[in-house]
Amino acid sequence: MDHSQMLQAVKERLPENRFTHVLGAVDTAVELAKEFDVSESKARTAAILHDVAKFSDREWMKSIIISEKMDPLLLEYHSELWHAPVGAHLAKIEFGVEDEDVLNAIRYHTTGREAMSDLEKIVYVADLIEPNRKFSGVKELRQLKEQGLDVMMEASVKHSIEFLVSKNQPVFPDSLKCYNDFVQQKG
Ligand code: DGI
Ligand code: FE
Ligand code: FE
Ligand code: FE
Repeated sequence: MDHSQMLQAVKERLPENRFTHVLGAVDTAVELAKEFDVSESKARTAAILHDVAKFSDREWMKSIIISEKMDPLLLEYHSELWHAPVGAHLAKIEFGVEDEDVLNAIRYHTTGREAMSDLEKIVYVADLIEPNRKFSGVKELRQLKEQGLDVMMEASVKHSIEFLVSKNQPVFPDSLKCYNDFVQQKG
């Protein structure tokens, strides 16, 4: 399946505003891929598909997490997290994506994780800073592009964790491991 066919299929699965977010994430991911020497084509594929499961049925996602033997801890956290690993599963079985780096970029786009690849970082960051995102602080995150991908990723995961803490929400362990990974590398 080529990129335009993927985009069309994703459009049919998502409401208009969510599809607009996907288009923004694709543009930003491709821009970051060019800047940081990552495959533009992989960044495009991952960004197109990153939210493909965003509106999937919650009980169906739960059944996939169990049957595909995904991290069982996911079921103890907010169901908002489930669309990322389930999206990677759909990318593989419905869209024929075989590249493990692309699948991981989709799988970890919500939480991040330890030892992320550059492609994973690009999709995580692009999801957060694409032009349709309006939260306070987003402009500053965009400006970090000059300082490199790791600086952008570290600031992005810190922002996400701070947001969750401010809402009194639990933080999934992969997000904390991601944060620790960046902070400890500095030591
Ligand atoms: O799918 P998007 O809205 O584009 O963005 P996303 O996949 O990055 O995040 C989806 C939601 O998941 C967002 O409202 C914040 C929430 N989230 C992200 N990380 C965690 C989390 N929720 C909890 N409870 N714990 C997390 O670690
Ligand atoms: Fe998402
Ligand atoms: Fe995100
Ligand atoms: Fe997204």
